[in-house]
Amino acid sequence: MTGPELAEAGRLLAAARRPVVFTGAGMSAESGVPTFRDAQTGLWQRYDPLELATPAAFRADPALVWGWYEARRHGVRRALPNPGHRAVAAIRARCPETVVITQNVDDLHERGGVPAPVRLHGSLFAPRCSACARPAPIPEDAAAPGDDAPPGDAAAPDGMPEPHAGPLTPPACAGCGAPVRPGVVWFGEALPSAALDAAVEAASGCDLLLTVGTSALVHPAAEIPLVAARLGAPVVQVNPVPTPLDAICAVNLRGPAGEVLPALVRAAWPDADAAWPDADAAWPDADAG
Ligand code: BJW
Ligand code: ZN
Repeated sequence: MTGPELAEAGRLLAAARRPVVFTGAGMSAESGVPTFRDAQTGLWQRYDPLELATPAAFRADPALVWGWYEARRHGVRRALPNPGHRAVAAIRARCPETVVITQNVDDLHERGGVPAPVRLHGSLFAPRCSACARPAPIPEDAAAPGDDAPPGDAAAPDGMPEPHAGPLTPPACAGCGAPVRPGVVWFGEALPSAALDAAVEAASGCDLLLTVGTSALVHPAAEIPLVAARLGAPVVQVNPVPTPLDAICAVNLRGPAGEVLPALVRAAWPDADAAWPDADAAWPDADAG
């Protein structure tokens, strides 16, 4: 990322009235949440996320897939929003018509000050019945090893339970008894139509699309920046590495979201330095919306 690129992106952001911020897993990387294509850890190294995130995997081995999502949900519970999430909230505070569209299934935008992002791929925190779709409660986080949970799933020193480390039988639906599944969108499944419609509408009407931390490999989400570009909106990308979106971007800011986004906010609104200095506490209140 060079000074002129940041200045140009800052000019585009400062001029925007209806920006869209479109985020992927890289947005949460600096919070310690692995990206989708990152190497997995522990037991999960043996499995390919592209294969686990499918209805077929859940049908074949519900405990394996449920255990993977429980481990990831625990990981997210322990993570905190990073300065990139705070910067997105700061953009929204400056431009109330900002629409934040995320592919992420964590809740770090909400905890970082964006109360209702458009969620294209669901949430780790909205399990539902795999047969009748009845919403199911989020499992307790208290350490409660099940019959197939590994030993040692006890509370960590910081008071949070250790991440679950292996297969775990999913709970049964209170209505019909079928296994509960994660409330996320797997490969081969349709995206929630209301969210997809809202995303396409926002991208169609935006005057800037800021794409952050996505490989842009997964469709139809990857088409959202293309919709904006096709209708003439400038696209600014934040990613440490090139992606298929490079060619349509007005500016490519190479770097991590947690550093680039606060710098972009300052470039757009130099007085933001006074309003939102580096100290987390001085950024817009995460609960204020
Ligand atoms: C940083 C950073 C830092 C690192 N700062 N950046 C058209 C063409 C080809 C294929 C298809 C197509 N249309 C549909 C398909 C098939 C399929 C698909 O796209 N497959 C591809 C693999 C080719 N799509 C689907 O199946 C979709 N459904 C569908 O099309 O249904 C049709 C249908 C219609 C009607 C009825 C029935 C069916 C569904 C896709 C669902 C995707 N779900 C997942 C899993 C969610 C749950 C979970 O997390 O387990 O969503 S897959 C995974 O990919 C997850 C993510 O949201 C999504 C996108 O990944 P993302 O966010 O881009 O992450 P990464 O890891 O790929 O990239 C991270 C990036 O961050 C990298 O670029 C890094 O450089 C960067 N980075 N650190 C900034 N600090
Ligand atoms: Zn049910």
